[in-house]
Amino acid sequence: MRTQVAIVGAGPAGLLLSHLLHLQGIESVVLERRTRAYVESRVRAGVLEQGTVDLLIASGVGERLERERMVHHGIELRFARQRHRIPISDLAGGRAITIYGQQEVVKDLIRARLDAGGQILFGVEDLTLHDLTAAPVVRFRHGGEPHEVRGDFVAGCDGGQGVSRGAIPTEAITVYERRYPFAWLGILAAAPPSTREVVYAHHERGFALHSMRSPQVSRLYLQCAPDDRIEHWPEARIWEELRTRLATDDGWTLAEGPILEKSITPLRSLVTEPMQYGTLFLAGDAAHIVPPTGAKGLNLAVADVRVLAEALTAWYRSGERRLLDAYSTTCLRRVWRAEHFSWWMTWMLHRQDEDDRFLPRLQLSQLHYLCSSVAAATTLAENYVGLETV
Ligand code: RFL
Ligand code: PHB
Repeated sequence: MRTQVAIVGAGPAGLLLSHLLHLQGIESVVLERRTRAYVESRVRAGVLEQGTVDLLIASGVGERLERERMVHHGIELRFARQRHRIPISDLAGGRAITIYGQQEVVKDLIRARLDAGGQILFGVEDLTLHDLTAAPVVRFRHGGEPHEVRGDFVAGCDGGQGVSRGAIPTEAITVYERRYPFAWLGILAAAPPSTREVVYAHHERGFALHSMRSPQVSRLYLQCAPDDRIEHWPEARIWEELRTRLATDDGWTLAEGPILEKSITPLRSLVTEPMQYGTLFLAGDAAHIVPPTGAKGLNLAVADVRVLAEALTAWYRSGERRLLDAYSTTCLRRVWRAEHFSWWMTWMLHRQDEDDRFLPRLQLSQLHYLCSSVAAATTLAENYVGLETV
């Protein structure tokens, strides 16, 4: 098979890149390890920045998003049993955040690609990349048979566990990484959200987060140990822990309901520099990972492929390499800002060493400062809603 851009991975990065290239008349093939049903039901992110929403709408895939989304103008910080609202939109030039599940974005993009005759191969196995500094070839198995795709470029959009990053010789890249001594247990519950806006809670037993997907479905998270197992968390224990960590002095109560999905995710920070090698361009989680505390991962993936689509368009239009050569440098400024913000939110809200009595005092001081200083709250707000000028 021959195409212009071979895209590895049908997550938000790969699918949106394929869609944006199609709008510019550039052909691509998307190669995905999982089934369509699997990628459409994988529960992940929920917070979209204004810039992400604007791009989805402008590129013609925002119709259901505009109908079903929930627009939020603030977030809540909860600590020492008190609630504090940060008015994000007031502090960040009127821009807002949108709640719309990542798998809904994925469904909308898959539909748009297939309706336009786009090629997505689901269920590919044993994918490998070759000849990346010349004419790249992607080899894989599909339906038990060996196949190959030849293209001008390869976009590595295969997430944190993909093969693209590893296809770059180790001497050609530097990987910056940080692991955290905790993980998140996430649940989706058939319960109306008990809050109008997303709640980030600091508690002596550990972090908790209350988010939502719709007026009937809540999304909640608990900090847990990185080696914790989901079998150790029966429903009753999850609700008990959420009630404890989210409790306030003003009589707030948590609505409960059947748990539809639960899983544990370790927290990690990682950046690959540069994000390109020869004809291979990494985008999204394949290039960088942030802990979910800042709600940045999906938004970074979207920002990367916007830059990559523009650079590839310039190359196909006029043979101009400047934007392609600058791809990594352009993306990394935003990436490191998001890395810092996500690390900082994580540091401020999670319990670390049980014996460390100093850190919780620093965290509470930082939280009080955010809730009493417009300058401090503005820093949080503009990072949370997404910086346009990094
Ligand atoms: P994805 O979504 O992981 O997609 C990669 C795709 O590549 C496929 N793949 C392969 N295909 C072929 N061959 C191989 N060898 C392959 N290896 C992998 C995979 O099956 C998959 O379909 O990466 P992408 O597109 O870069 O998108 C990144 C986002 O998924 C991720 O950053 C976010 O989910 C992170 N994140 C959040 N981001 C936000 O912006 N806002 C949030 O509120 C938010 N909350 C979260 C999150 C991530 C979480 N978890 C589970 C890590 C909450 C959680 C709990
Ligand atoms: C979510 O709704 O899944 C969510 C919200 C905020 C975060 C992370 C995840 O920081």
